[in-house]
Order: sequence, then C-alpha cells, then structure tokens
Amino acid sequence: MGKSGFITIVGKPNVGKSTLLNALVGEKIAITSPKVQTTRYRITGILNEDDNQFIFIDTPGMHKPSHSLGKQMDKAATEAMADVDCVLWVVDQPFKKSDEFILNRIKHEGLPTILVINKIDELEKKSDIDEIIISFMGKYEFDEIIPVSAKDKTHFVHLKNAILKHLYEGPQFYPEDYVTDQSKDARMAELIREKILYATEQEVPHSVAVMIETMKVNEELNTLDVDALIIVERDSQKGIIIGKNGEMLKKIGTQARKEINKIFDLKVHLTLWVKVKKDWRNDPQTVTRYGYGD
Ligand code: GDP
Ligand code: K
Ligand code: MG
Repeated sequence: MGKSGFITIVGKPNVGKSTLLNALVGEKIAITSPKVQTTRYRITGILNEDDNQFIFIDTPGMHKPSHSLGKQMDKAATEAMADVDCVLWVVDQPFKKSDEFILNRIKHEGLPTILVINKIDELEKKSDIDEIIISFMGKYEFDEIIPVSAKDKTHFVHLKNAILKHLYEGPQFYPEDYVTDQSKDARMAELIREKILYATEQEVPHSVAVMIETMKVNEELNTLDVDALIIVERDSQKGIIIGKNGEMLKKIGTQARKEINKIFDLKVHLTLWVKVKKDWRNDPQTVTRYGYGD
C-alpha cells in the first residue's frame, strides 16, 4: 500500500514556494511572479506517484501583516502548519534576523521540517550553498537540509524521499485525477491576476483582486465565454490597468486567455472589466468576499 499525507510549504515572500509546488506537482497550480504577495491564500497541489500521494499546501509568504488582506494571508500561512505531516521551509539566502519570525512558528509547531535551499541554479559556487547551510545550523533540528532548484527540478528525488519518511501508509485522501482544491474559476482568476502582476509596478499589483463573474459554454462557437472583473483600489489604478486606448487591458486579456486555453485545454472567450473599490484591502468583509478570508 502506498503512503499519503500533507506537506506545508512555508517561507519568506519570493523564495520560490509556488514555483516549487508547481514543479513538484508537474502542473501550474499556483501563480508565480518576482513580486511579493503573489500568493494570497493556501493552495493545495497533489502529486500522485508510485502509489504514493503527496498533498502539498502552498502558503502566502510570511511577513508582518499591515492590512486586512495581509492579516488573512498570514493567518492562512500559519494555519496551514497545523495538522500536517511535514513542513518544507524554503529559503534562498543565509539566515537573517528576519527569519526568526518563521523560525519561531516552526518551533512552536514542532513538526518534522525539511530546510529546502532553493534557487541553487543561481548560486555561483558550492561554497554559497555551504554558507546558507551553516547559517541555519543549530536553529532547529531539521530533518534534512536539501538544496534544490525549483526551476530546474534538481534533487527532487532526494526531496520526495525525505518527505515520504513522514507520510503514512493508508488510503489516499484524494482521487488520482484531482490536482488541486482550487475551483476552475479561482484558477482562472489567479491566472489573470498573474498577468497583471507582470504588467504593472509598485502598488498597483498588490491592489488588484480578480473575480470571475460569469462562465458560459457558447455552443454555437464551441467556446467558453468568461467575464472577469478586475478590482482596484483607486481611479488612477483603473486608468493604469486599462492603459492608453485600452492597450494594457488588451495585453493582459490576450496573455491570460492564451494560458487559460493551454492549462485547461479550452477555447476561452475572455472579457475583462475594471472596477474601483476604494481601499478594499483594508475592509475585512470585502477581503472575504473577494475570496481571501475565511
Ligand atoms: P513565492 O513567493 O515564494 O511563492 O515565490 P515564487 O514561486 O512566486 O517565485 C518568486 C520568483 O523566484 C519568481 O520570479 C520565480 O521565477 C523565481 N524562482 C523560483 N524558483 C526558482 C529557482 O529555482 N531558480 C531561479 N533562478 N528562480 C526561481
Ligand atoms: K512571488
Ligand atoms: Mg507564492
């Protein structure tokens, strides 16, 4: 009988948690970007391999929250550490004082934790990896310390074997064709948000929420007609998202449509709308309504 269990991926923003999730599962489950606060809620990604089922939980990067959205994000990351079999703490630099925040949470949970040093493809010398390892030594009784590259999928066999030690024999939690707990709507909305993250700068990417308003099969054209709403916090941001002559919105729409078509093997007809909801990130009710609360 195979093994199965839950593995939470935690770490600072931008260390590559979502990239690692996608690479391990072998499908784009979570959106990724060079910007912090890309991941806003916990996302499950499931890998079925050799009779074993790995249920990975990707989390928002842990940081000191400043607004309602941030508080929900931090809560999601912390709660995802309860009742799991193993934790992957992803880092890409030597230990710093700012890592103590996460270290304390890990100590508090006391779960088997694998320190995953990511982005080794970017490190120039092997001694750079050693420097990171040494800086984390003695901080926690890590189960293992494993350098990887989520980008190149290096040392994944080693990583999966290390995780397997903490999973249990027994029936699997999810059917084999189930790769994520996210709805199709949520995944589409996230893909649209990802394109906005890449297309905009400064405060704009963080001020955006995306919701799928309607999704209808068009039998005549054999397409899926999707209407999505992009919500921003200020009029000026709406102007930026729409762009001169609507060019920015068009670009976002084209990129999102292409990727949605590819991932879901669909022909989507995507229409984007933009709306201002003043300071929505500071309003707990709105944060919940946009799908980030509990
Ligand atoms: P998260 O915030 O921890 O979820 O990080 P993301 O997965 O969104 O990745 C943040 C940035 O790091 C993105 O630009 C990724 O392409 C990049 N990244 C992630 N993993 C790797 C890696 O193994 N190697 C390199 N070179 N870049 C990576
Ligand atoms: K990111
Ligand atoms: Mg992420």
